[in-house]
Order: sequence, then structure tokens, then C-alpha cells
Amino acid sequence: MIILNRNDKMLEGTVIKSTGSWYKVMTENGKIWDCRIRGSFRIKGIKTTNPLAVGDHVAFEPDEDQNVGLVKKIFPRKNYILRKSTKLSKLSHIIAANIDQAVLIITLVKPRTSTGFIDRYLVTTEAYHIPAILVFNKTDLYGKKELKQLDELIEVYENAGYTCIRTSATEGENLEAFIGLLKDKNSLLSGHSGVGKSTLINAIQPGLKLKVGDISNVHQKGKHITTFAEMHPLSFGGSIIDTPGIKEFGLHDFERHEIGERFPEFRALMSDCRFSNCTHVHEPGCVVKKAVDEGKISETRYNNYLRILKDDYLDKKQWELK
Ligand SMILES: Nc1nc2c(ncn2[C@@H]2O[C@H](COP(=O)(O)OP(=O)(O)OP(=O)(O)O)[C@@H](O)[C@H]2O)c(=O)[nH]1
Ligand SMILES: [Mg+2]
Ligand SMILES: [Zn+2]
Repeated sequence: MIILNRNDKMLEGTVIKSTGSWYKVMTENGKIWDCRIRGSFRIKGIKTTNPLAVGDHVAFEPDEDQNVGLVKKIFPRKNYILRKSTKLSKLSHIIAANIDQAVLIITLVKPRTSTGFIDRYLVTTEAYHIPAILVFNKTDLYGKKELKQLDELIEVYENAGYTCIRTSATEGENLEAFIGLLKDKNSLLSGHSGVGKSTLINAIQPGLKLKVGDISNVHQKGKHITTFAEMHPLSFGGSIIDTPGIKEFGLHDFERHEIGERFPEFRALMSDCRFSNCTHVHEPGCVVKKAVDEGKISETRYNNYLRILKDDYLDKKQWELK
């Protein structure tokens, strides 16, 4: 609770960028203020390296002469995505707050996004209850083989309940549909470096002129051109948060038996497993495993699930050993 002095005037806005100790805050009329923060703002139960994140709604005291402000209040977050500073660290970094949907940009070539990566990402968005959209970009580069894979992947992920679209940022394929998905929402945009996040955004919002990277021939991976999370308001309504290639998007805080709940197609069946704490690996009477055998659940998704369980287990063991 803030007690305002008689002469205090407060403005409200959204954090659109953070650069060290300064934050760019945009008010509803589109004006951008450079703001600092005073005092400590803590989230109960977690230690964070940054008090404010992109997407935060704040109230600040403006200094009209200098066009700067002092943040006095953070409004309650609808949600936020965290990243552990390191695997064993207790400190977390808030990547973004108040996200309506997570948009993962995927490419099957230059660079290739693995289904393992996609499924890990989706486990995380499920954990945060953030709807996810899968955008398969660079379709202009796909040959016969990749186009077939694309059809198969879209079938798998649509069956699991995710919205999928195919785009080519450079050829302008399906950009209207992409706009339709982004309109009036605050979207977190993710994906490996070089998949075309910035190119896609530039294509639907040319005024932004985001920096686009060259793919290095040696590794066919991008070079991490975008380094800070940044929110870009969209002229047709809504905004997008462009994040640096996020390999570290982690699963750290989940219990082993909870991972299955993060697969919507498993979740729909698992209440019929014989054991309530079924991990869907070896237990008798497991309906998830049966659905995999009958081809009703994708084998790739199931194998990625097993891999996540195994890695998670190994992480925990390492942690215990230290
Ligand atoms: N052929 C083709 N090339 C594309 C497409 N989209 C992006 N590219 C190219 O891919 C390269 C990388 O694009 P960026 O937009 O910089 O990728 P990014 O995802 O923003 O990468 P980071 O900022 O490093 O995370 C550039 O050379 C783009 O021109 C596409 O649909 N088709
Ligand atoms: Mg970029
Ligand atoms: Zn089961």
C-alpha cells in the first residue's frame, strides 16, 4: 500500500524493456518513460535476480521535466516465467510476466528444432498454464522429406491440443493467420536462435526493424542476435515479447510423477491408470502406455516423456550427491 503525498502524481504502465537498473515503461497513450525502482520488491518464496520483468504492470512517480520515473508499485502478476540462474542456484531470473500465450517458432531445417526441445518447452508452458502455439517457419526451404515430417508433426501436436501454423517469413506465407493469432494478446515468442523470430515480427510489423542475423554456414545455427527480452507493442493490438534463444528454459521444479500431467493427451487418460501415482513407465494397468501401443498417443511424444523423466531423475541424483 502506498500513501501518496498531496502533490504526488502517479502514472501506470507496462515494463517493455529492462536494461540493468533502468526500465522502459510504456503508458497507455504509448509514451515511454525511463524508470528506476526504489526499495525491495520481493515475491514470497522465491529469490530473484531482477525485481521487475518485461510485462510487469507498475505505478510510477513521473518527473515530467526529465521524462524519467520512479517505480513505486508492482501490480499483482497474472503469471511469470522463471529461469534458474544456474542449475543448482536458488536464485531465479524472471524472464517475463503477464503472458497470455507462448508462441514457439520451430524450423525443421537451418536450424533443426528437435521434438525433444519442443516437448520440454511445452511441459514448461503447461506447468505455468500458459496456452502454447507452434509456428513452423521457413517452410520455403523444406524439401519433400521435411514437408512429410511437417504434416506428421502438425498432426501429433494438433491431436495433443495445440494450435499449429506453417509460415515462411521471407515468402510471406500465412502471415495473416499469424497476425490473427497474435492480435490483442501478450505473446511470449521463443525458439532457437536463427529460426526467424525477428524476421517474422518484422514481416508483420515492418516499423519495428528488429535486427536479423545471418546463419553461419559452419553450424547452420544463428548467432543469438537478440540478447535482451523486450516487449514490442503491435499496431493491430497486443504485444510480443522477443526473447533471446532460450535453451535454458528449465523444468527444475517438478516432481517426477507430475511430468505426465504436462502432456495434455496423457492427462486426458491417466485418471484410468490402475495406480494414482503411475509414472506410465512400467506399471501394470497403465492406460497411457496402452494408448501408445495402440497408436493413439504419439510414440515420439511418449519417448520424449521418458527422456524427460530420465534426465530429471539424473539431475536430482546429481543434486543429491553434491
Ligand atoms: N528461407 C527463409 N529464411 C528465413 C525465414 N525466416 C527467417 N529467415 C532467415 O533466418 C535468419 C535468422 O533470422 P532471425 O530473424 O535473425 O532469427 P531469430 O530467431 O530472431 O534469431 P535470434 O535473434 O538469434 O534468436 C535470417 O537470415 C533470416 O533471413 C524464412 O521463413 N525462410
Ligand atoms: Mg532475433
Ligand atoms: Zn499410467
